[in-house]
Amino acid sequence: MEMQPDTLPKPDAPRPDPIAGENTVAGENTVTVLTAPSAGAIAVIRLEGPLVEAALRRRARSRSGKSLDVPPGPRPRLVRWDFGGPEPEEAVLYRPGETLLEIHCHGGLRVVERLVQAAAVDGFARLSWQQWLQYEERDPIAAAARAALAQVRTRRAAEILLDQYHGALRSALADIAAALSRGDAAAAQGLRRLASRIPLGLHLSRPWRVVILGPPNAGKSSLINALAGYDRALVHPVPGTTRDLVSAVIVADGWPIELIDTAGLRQAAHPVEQLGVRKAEDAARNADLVILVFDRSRPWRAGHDALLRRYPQALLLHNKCDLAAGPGERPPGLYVSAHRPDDVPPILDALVRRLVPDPPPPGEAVPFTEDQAAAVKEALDFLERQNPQAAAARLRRLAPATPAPPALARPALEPPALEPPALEPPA
Ligand SMILES: Nc1nc2c(ncn2[C@@H]2O[C@H](COP(=O)(O)OP(=O)(O)O)[C@@H](O)[C@H]2O)c(=O)[nH]1
Ligand SMILES: [Mg+2]
Repeated sequence: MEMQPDTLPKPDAPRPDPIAGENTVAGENTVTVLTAPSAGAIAVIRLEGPLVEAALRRRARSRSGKSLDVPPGPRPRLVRWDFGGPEPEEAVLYRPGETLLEIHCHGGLRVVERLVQAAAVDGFARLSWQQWLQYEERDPIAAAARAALAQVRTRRAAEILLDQYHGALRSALADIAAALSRGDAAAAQGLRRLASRIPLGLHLSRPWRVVILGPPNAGKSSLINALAGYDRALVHPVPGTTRDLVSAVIVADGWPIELIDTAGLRQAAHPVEQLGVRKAEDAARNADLVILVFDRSRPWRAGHDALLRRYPQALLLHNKCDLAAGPGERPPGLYVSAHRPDDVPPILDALVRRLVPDPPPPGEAVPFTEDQAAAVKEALDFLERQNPQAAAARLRRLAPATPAPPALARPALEPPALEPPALEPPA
């Protein structure tokens, strides 16, 4: 697709310094924990707004407990941060601007919570890191990409999200919208291609769900163990061993995949096994792919054909091929043995080919959030109803030419009603 140089962001254009506070919540006083919400060695807490100076005067202390002047500047300062507890917290302060302060402190959850509570008492409203990103990035697609990158499990998924962060999706949307407005026939093709990437995009930060179904004793649990590379599920010659759903997340060809082992499908007599069968069927309904496993050493039955009709899109595995074949003609599928390690790679290959038949080349635009997916689908709808202008407008709303800072839900900016931190018993 042709580029529209003046509407596109240049991927290599210098980005604003993330801590220079260019795109911030003007006039508001906010506190954001920038490090991951779990215990760590160090936490970074960002205070922002006109109240920064007052907070510093109130809480920054020297080693000997004297109050400290911390003017804005490039040099970090080691201080004690008096948050109202028995001992001030040792912290490194970085104040790149008048109204901006980063507190680098110990990463224990209680420490972080106490500092945030103290900030709330000082009048700072808490922003989640996702909200903060929206201000930071301005471009909503870049903000969403950074949020998704924090959840991603594989390098391959991260590379695709990084492409979107650097403008692949934004450019494609701008190109398609411009082509739609011109009445260019290439637009429909571009839009369809974008729509075809939605299933992949939505799975970058959420694994594909693959449900393993089949008659009892076919080797389903043995297969999930072989594919996961460790003994995740119980394996036993007694049919009906697996009753609950058992899942394992694996990575195949760089894609995150959740495998779900299930109870064997049969008319179970035992009520617990019946529950297991129902769970298996529910899981299959919500799956991205069903693997049907059959025991090749046993006769092929009419009931098996019924399963195939019920799951026509399933990937078929004829298992136990290390044993002599049972009678009956079988439908096409992979002939494997869960006991043969060499059979694992071809099974994973088949799985990946079904889930990602056409992996995107580097730099390709991929919608990766529910909002983006909905917008692309709606635009396609408009186009099919002969309304290219509405389609273009729908796409432009996703990637405005000069993105404004998003309007956050105001309630998020209200200082939480917190008691002053009475964390220690009064002396
Ligand atoms: N010979 C052979 N036995 C297998 C194979 N896969 C599973 N089994 C055995 O078949 C029995 C049932 O296996 P399991 O994985 O529990 O089946 P499930 O009920 O479908 O989960 C166990 O004794 C397994 O060791 C295979 O490929 N070859
Ligand atoms: Mg089992």
